[in-house]
Amino acid sequence: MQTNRQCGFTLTELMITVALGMSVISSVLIGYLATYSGSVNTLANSKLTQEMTTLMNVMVEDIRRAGYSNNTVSTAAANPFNDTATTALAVFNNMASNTLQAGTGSGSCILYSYDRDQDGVVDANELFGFRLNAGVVEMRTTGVPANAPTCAGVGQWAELTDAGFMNVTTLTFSLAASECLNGREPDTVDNDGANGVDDVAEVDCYAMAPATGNITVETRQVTITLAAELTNDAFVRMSMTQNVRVRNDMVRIRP
Ligand SMILES: [Ca+2]
Ligand SMILES: [Ca+2]
Ligand SMILES: [Ca+2]
Repeated sequence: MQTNRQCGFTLTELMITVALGMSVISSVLIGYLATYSGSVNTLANSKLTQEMTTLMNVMVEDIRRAGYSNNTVSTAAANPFNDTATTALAVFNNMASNTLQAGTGSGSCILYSYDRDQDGVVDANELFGFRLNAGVVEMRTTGVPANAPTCAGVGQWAELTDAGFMNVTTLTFSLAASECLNGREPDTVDNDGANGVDDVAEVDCYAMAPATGNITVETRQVTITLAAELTNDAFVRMSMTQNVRVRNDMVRIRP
């Protein structure tokens, strides 16, 4: 009697082979997906970094020019681009309440002007500024030179960032590092009446209000803080800070 034997796999062997195959395929797939999502994350991060760096550079380079006038004026106090009532660099808390901050204050809106066309005259399109408006950074494009500066209103501001791409969560302009020196000091007079001597604290005109006729010099330093996240993935976020020393100091005779 001859037995008819068949060669091949038993059902159990087949099932083990299929299971092993599946596990190899799935581990390869998991590895691929991890690499893929890692690359997508890296790409999103670098796009956000690039956008924010560009925006920061635009703000830093422009704010640095604040107060520049092409005309030679008889005194620094006569510079039309440094007029505290209309054109000088100023920080407001935000566009909604639009409140002017003190010389060392901070807020999410900054206004300034400079002589872009170099004719010595303050033109409507030389009134600049940046503000945060509902997650979007805007730049002031025009204004009325004779009017008091304002961070409110629409129509004179253009969007610099795309709400579909990123949501700007923080934009702060801080003047905390600015300094004000009163040219009157030292004058051998105890102006603050605090300690009976003419001390160095009286030189700081942010700390002690200057008197009529005093000439003060302000060096303005703006610390810009910017934070943003991707609109479609809030886990991708970053923040950066940069300092700007405004080149033109504010010199004025106090009223
Ligand atoms: Ca001009
Ligand atoms: Ca004094
Ligand atoms: Ca004193």
